[in-house]
Amino acid sequence: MATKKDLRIGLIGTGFMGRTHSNGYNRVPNFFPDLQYNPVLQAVCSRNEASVRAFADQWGYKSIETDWRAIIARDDIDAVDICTPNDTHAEIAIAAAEAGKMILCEKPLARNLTEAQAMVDAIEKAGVANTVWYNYRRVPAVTLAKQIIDSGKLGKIFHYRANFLQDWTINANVPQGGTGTWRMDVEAAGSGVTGDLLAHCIDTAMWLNGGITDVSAVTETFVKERMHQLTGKMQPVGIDDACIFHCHFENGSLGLFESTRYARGHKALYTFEINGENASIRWDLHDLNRLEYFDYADDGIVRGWRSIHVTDGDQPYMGKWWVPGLSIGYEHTFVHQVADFLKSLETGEPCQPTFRDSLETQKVCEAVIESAKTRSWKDTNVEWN
Ligand code: 4PW
Repeated sequence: MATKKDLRIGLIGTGFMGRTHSNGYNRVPNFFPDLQYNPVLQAVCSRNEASVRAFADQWGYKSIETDWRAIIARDDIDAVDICTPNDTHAEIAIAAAEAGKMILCEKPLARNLTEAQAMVDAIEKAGVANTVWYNYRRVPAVTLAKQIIDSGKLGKIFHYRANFLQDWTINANVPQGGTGTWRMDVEAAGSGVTGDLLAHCIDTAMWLNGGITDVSAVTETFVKERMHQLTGKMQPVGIDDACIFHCHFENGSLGLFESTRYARGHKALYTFEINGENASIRWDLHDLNRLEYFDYADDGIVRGWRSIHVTDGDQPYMGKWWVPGLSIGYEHTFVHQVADFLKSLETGEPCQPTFRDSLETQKVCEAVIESAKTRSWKDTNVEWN
């Protein structure tokens, strides 16, 4: 076999996402042995030296840094992976692009549209490979949904609906800001459930069903003040705790989206359903390998919702894992994204979603927040191909 080329990764951020991505880099060579590129865990960066050292030892990084600028300045790093809070994405990505690094950025791309646009401009000017980690696209059952929809089996689409429900912020003592709870701080996160959870639903929805043209939204902040970890003081909460919006898609269908972190009993319930003239599809993250499919063309006496267990070798990504019938999980979506990014370097095709694709998701998020604020319909100005 031809010698593989190394792709030397510099990971910035060692939280939850730092771990999911690191696991992805580590697993790819075992399960996707035909790829020409081999990810090398060259360096990891976080501000606390002791903890970044421990992270490097645990996941196999060769070296550490405590300032992200050092990662960008290094000649022995090809790709920068941004896993830091949202308020740092733009600065790091723009600097990395200017230094000619490839970039893999955690979602959402940025806190707002202005930052996202600046990131797209920088990356396109630099002409570097890029992707954003909207990982749910790479659940095999979700990828299969895309294949079924693209085959035209659903016919004309009428409805798309999605939910992303959690309950971890109901307690008013959950603080905002700082490590672990930066998602609660509007300065660090940009928005609440809209950018954190609905951004996933919007990314999947536009990938499956095309561009969202206009939105009408309502948001609520149920706990108005929370202690800020950086100041130690009670401060107003600026994020949306819950958001519901409806919308039109370019193809004429209607969309309905709901997200909250106040749905008692739900930890990460992401579901979507799409209804077409001839068939419907639904999916639920809690049973992520199952795709439900209803086809009106089925013989009447057996017509009903089919429950497809997406574990067969012919189904997306599954031929790479164990044997048919055996399930895979959440962490595999990140392995798939690493594999697809490496493949894109071989083929020269972009690894979707790119920064530009994710700018379109950011436009919808921004329109949603604006619509809720102004209590009016907002055009998204999405340009979807
Ligand atoms: O991106 C999202 C996170 O910020 C995730 O997919 C789920 O919700 C898990 O954590 C949060």
